[in-house]
Amino acid sequence: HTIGLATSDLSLHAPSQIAAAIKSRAGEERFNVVISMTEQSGASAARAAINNLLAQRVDGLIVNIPLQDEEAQSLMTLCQEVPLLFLDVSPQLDANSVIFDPDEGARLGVNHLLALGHRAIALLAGPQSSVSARLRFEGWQQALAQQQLQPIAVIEGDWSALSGYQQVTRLLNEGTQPGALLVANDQMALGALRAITEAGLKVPHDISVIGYDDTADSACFIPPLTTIRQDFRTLGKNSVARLIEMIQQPDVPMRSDLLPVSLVIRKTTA
Ligand code: IPT
Repeated sequence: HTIGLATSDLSLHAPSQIAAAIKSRAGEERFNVVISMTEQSGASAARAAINNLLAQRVDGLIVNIPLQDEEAQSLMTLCQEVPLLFLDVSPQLDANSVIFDPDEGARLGVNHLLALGHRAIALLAGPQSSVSARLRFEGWQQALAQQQLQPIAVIEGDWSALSGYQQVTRLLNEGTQPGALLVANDQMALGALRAITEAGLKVPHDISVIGYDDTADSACFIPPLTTIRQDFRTLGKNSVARLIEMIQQPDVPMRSDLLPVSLVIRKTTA
């Protein structure tokens, strides 16, 4: 039996760790995994990746590519014979999915900073073409609005460390110095740490930084990164179990599973 994994860019840490978790879990269940990767987001890139996997006669598909509701729906129509499980769509979408709770992640980050007394908070969002980047961004704004707060600045990167470095360098050069920075993933937080240090400022003394993902390297950043943990091994385990269930019992009802996330406090927030 073979599982197809259509994935976004594996040079990014989160998708590569998710792919590794799926691969090792599927192996334990004696399922083979074939991978098709796309460097673009959106339905047409996803459709090409999926067609490539269908041509290899996979028994089911896990799709870890950010998709809007209509895009995911059109793929579901395309692939009626083979079960399809999404990992990067809105939890509201009526589809088979396993998704980390974006609202909980956003709320945990904001509340941690508020509890430390921060009020001057800036946001470094992920690319707004990505559903999960948008949901995290909206979640932050909602959690801040509940305390009658607004971010003092909003900047956007493309998930890479370099984009975090460039955006935060620009922000500091323009003279905006937040007390704390919420970052939509750990790679951009890594770049943010470099930018803050190069500006002669100290983390967390001058600026607190909180990441998102808890990828394997984040505990080794300087300083070790406070972040929102998405447990990729659990995602691998649950998504493989779900897909096998969908393959073996074709009439199992459609459902969206929400996985919890957690706050990991290390040394970048004070
Ligand atoms: C999401 C990561 O949190 C982010 O860092 C980035 O790597 C992105 O994937 C790439 O698409 S995790 C995803 C399952 C929402």
